[in-house]
Amino acid sequence: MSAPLHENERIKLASHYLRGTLAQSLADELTGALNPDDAQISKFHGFYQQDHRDLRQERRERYLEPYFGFMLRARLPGGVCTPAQWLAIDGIGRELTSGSLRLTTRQSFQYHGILKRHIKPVIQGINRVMIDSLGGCGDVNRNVLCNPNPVESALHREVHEWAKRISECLLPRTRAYHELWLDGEQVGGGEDVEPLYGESYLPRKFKTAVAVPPHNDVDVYANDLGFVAIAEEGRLEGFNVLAGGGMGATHGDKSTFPRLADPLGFIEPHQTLAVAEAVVSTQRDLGDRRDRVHARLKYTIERIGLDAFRAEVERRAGLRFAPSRPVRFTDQGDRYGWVKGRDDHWHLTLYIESGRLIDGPGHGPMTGLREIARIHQGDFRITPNQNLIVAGVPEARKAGIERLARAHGLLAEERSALRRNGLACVALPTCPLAMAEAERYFPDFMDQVERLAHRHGLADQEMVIRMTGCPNGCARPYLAELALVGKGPGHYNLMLGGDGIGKRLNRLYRENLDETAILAEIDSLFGRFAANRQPGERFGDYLIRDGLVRAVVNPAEDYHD
Ligand code: SRM
Ligand code: SF4
Repeated sequence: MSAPLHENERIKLASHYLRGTLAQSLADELTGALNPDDAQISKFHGFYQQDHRDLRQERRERYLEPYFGFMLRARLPGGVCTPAQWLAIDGIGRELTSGSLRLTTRQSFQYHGILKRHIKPVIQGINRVMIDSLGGCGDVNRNVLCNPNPVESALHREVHEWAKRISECLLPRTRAYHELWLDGEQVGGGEDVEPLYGESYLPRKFKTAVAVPPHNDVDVYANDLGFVAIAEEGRLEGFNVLAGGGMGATHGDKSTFPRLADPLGFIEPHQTLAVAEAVVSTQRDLGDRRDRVHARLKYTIERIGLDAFRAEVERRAGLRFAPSRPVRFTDQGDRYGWVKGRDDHWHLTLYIESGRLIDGPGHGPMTGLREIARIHQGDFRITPNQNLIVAGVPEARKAGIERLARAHGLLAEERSALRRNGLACVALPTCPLAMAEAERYFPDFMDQVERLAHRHGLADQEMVIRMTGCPNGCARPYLAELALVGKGPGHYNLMLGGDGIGKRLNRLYRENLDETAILAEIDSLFGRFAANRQPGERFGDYLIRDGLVRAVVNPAEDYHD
């Protein structure tokens, strides 16, 4: 007998196109929480119920309910927003949330610590400046990534338009968001339709990215669906389509693993939306709705095989994929500092450590960005690496913006190459799934790594280092040259061997190490690398060449090896 559908399937179906009893849950003043079914449905509207984990024990001892707060994540295709939008985002963050902003690895921003009564004003506030949070989370297509590529300005504009169109095309059509948050008129029962998603939406979250080679800052291979722009002399010819990437895994569960997306083939631009819909609808119908652990597209493709999947997508989209075009990626990080675009405007990539914007004594990144937004006339682009680009600056305003960025510690120039390529997920105290620290520990950890790098003459070495508080992979650790993946308080798995361009998965090197053991391993590996590397060789490539790490061939078998 086959297993029953997962409980979340009942919740989605009963929610009447994502309404659930959210209105009642929000009105209930006796608790800071939502009822459990609504806590699942709220994700489709972009917000998660969390509680402050540092305060759990103390509140339990005082017989108080957990300190509930909500995280809200916006939908911001390609991470682009205007200075006016930035000022609104910043103002809402200071007035109605914990007072900080968090730029994410998917080019969006999150608020944390929103009290239940403030959820609606927050959503209304961002909507007033034309930003929404529909599909920020939940079993639908999430924020669509798009390479910021400011130098190729015209190509970027064209590709970014496609990212927006894909995002709109894959957006839920329910009026529940409008009704609940924007005081839209109630729509009578049965009138809503979700032509793409149906009443049960997808079996699991779904992620899409658009990359513009040679830069792979979107980590396109980590997405369920990837579009790699193929351009000739700055003109978009079409896309190589990829499917079935994903990072999430579970410690000790050998049936779970990170996976790179596979190539489906090449399409012309006008075929983009048909392919996006066909991939989503195939996953909607063939994805596993009984076991959420195996419900992502990567497991569907593993189960039915790539050829069968491609054939089904072709049938639904009414086309045949052409052979993929050759593509070369050169990096997966951000390009800091000023670069000049083809339109003679300047673009400044700022460094935001772990994407966290919070003002503290002697340190005011939020204030700095507010001041920049007040004089900036171009736009802002959140990068897929938790940083921010001040884009489209005319020569005359360059010096003023640079002065503000420097005064508020937003320039990358004082940071080492190691730190500039770092990513850490949110983890404690807000993430309920965190097993170890990430964002809060990363700066101290990097101090130690820099000390070791310095000792071995590697201070200027470009290296992709990432840290997550659990194996879910929110900072895409399995694509790093060196990664720490949280195993328990103060303990991490050490993963090694990414290629620095996001095309090779790394591999488990040592399990469950504490800081002393991790630093001892890094010390020894840095020593060997410094002594034996070839000119221009990356750390991850060296580890594979020297046999210290075996390259992943079959992720399904190699990840837990
Ligand atoms: Fe993530 C769950 C934070 C990008 C894989 N992720 C979570 C939650 C919502 C925890 C939860 O389910 O309750 C985290 C909220 C923490 C907090 O307090 O804010 C969380 N994920 C994040 C962010 C904020 C990390 C960051 O430091 O920037 C990123 C928000 C992106 C956005 O704006 O949409 C974020 N998460 C990712 C990525 C990277 C990416 O998409 O490029 C991944 C790996 C790619 C993938 O999906 O395979 C990722 N997050 C997960 C997973 C594992 C999914 C799986 O297939 O197993 C979970 C857990 C889950 O879904 O059950 C998760
Ligand atoms: Fe939380 Fe784990 Fe994602 Fe980090 S990787 S934010 S600990 S779910």
